Amino acid sequence: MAENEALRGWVDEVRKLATPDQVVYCDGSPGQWDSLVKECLLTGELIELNQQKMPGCYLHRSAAHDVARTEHLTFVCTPEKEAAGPNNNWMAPADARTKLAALYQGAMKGRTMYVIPFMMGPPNSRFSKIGVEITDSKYVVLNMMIMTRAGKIALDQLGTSNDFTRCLHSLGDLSPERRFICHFPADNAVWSVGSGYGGNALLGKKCLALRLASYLGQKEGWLAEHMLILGVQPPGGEVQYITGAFPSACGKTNLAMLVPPPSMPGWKVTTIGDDIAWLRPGDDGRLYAVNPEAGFFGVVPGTSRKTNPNAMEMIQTNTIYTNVALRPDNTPWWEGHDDPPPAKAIDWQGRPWTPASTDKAAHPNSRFTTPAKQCASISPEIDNPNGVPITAMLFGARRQRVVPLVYQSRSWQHGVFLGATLSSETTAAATGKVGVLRRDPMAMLPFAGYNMADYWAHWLKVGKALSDPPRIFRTNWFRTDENGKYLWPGFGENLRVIKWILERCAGKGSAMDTVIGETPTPGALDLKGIDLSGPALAKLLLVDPAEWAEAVQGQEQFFETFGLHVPEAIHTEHKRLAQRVQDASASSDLHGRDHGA
Ligand code: GTP
Ligand code: SPV
Ligand code: MN
Repeated sequence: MAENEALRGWVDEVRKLATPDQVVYCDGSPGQWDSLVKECLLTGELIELNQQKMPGCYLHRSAAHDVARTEHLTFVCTPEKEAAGPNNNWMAPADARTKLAALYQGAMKGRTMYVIPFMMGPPNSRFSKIGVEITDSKYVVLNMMIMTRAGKIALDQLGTSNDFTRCLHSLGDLSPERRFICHFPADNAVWSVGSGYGGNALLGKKCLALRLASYLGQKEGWLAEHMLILGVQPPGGEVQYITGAFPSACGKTNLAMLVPPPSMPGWKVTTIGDDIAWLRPGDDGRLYAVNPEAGFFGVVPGTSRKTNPNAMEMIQTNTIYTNVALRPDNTPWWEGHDDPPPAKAIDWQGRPWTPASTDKAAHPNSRFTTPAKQCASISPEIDNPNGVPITAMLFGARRQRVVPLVYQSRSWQHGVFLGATLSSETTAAATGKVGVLRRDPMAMLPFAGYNMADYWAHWLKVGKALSDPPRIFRTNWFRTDENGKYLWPGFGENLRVIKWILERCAGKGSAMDTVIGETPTPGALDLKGIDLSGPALAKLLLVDPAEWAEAVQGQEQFFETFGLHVPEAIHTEHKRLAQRVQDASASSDLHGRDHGA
């Protein structure tokens, strides 16, 4: 039971509104974990997986219409609509409170209300924040215990302070008709109802650590980003830290846990975070990052010993699987697993499945929840209260065409422009059509807690506070050939691109100037040990001014939606790009267009 008066008062208020049968405080202890698991096995919220083969592993099946973030039901409730920006859905705070209070009223009758104090970030760190989530979902409690530093540790850090994020969650009736995820930046609060799924329900993650934190960061001079953090140590060299912002299901977890290919001996990669980074300028003029989370909530399909051996090993124990398929021996299976499709299985909805079935066995957005400490590549720096200094930042996306494998920005300002113009083909991580190209600036479109154009201005301002800013690069592992086949092998081989990036950061590595930035010269990438044809490499690195002329127009229309909020520096970079593209088109008209691919 909490000594903190502000917390007790709030818990009491919610108890009166939601009328649960009982209130249980989460202390984060192994004993509490075990008893919650036992209860979930009784209620069916968890299904026990084969404990001989996979000790501590369980399967959860969510409601069939509650399998991904629902962006259209997510709101930022600032007093003024303009502050939320065209990138967010907005509701007036008072309206949101009234609407949701009605849904919380009596919502926990017959259920237990859990109070989960949690810490985002390492202990005793100026980066870290305390939140408390109230929920009526045991699955949420278990996930929060993995994903955050939950229980006593957080309560101790909070002490008697009133400075904590109030995160209120109820499953409600799980109907999308009565589902809302509302953020109140001015009150440091999140109210979520009607969904039990990941980003909608584990309120420390996208709601606190990105939407509210980005808002706070703007006020306090730091950044909250949808970024992985990894350490890379070249043979005989120092560890360098890199962050990468890729949209949901575009490769952050995979890059964070990269295993160097055998043909690159001596390289070492360590993992700090796979989804969120909090970044602050340090006294030495560099940018420092921490991972606010303590676990991984990763995409399951496509995970295998070939693609992500570290993750595959890590998810053999103490893992909650959500919406994967079940084999007769009670082990999980999914599309992209190392094992071939089983002759028969139970699909993610609990229905019989065979390889002849037209539906997928696992949901495309099925997930694993696993403690970070279980990852073989985890870095000891994950608990460093000062964070790690960042050498390079990547903006990556899923683009079949137009965007080359990698290119470097010319400056911080140009790098911010590359982030601001990021676009990607949509994935199953959010509800809606998959594979549609959409703008997703800094991979933060669904997560920026305020006007996206003001957020670009904030990025520019943070850059001014750095005497040695990270160098900014854009990457694209997903360019395809005429047959829709990926041109780049990806996964562990992405280290070849990282190698070039680190060389560039050290003032070495050879690059050529193109209209969009600096791409590797054909010989600059270390391709020893992979089978990549000359034409394929040329296609991967191709920058076609004609295609970019189209992109420039699209960018202009996009910026217009933000009106006067768009910083002048962004307009400047856009004009520069437009001019370069125009000049290149004029000269290629003169010489006859021949791009050789
Ligand atoms: P969120 O957790 O939704 O934020 O996703 P994420 O950015 O961490 O993406 P993740 O690493 O889980 O990858 C998503 C999907 O992309 C998986 O199916 C991966 O197998 C696939 N993927 C990741 N990296 C690569 C790559 O380099 N090449 C190819 N072709 N696919 C990749
Ligand atoms: C994402 O969608 O970017 C995720 C999963 O990392 S969720 O927690 O649902 O946001
Ligand atoms: Mn994510």
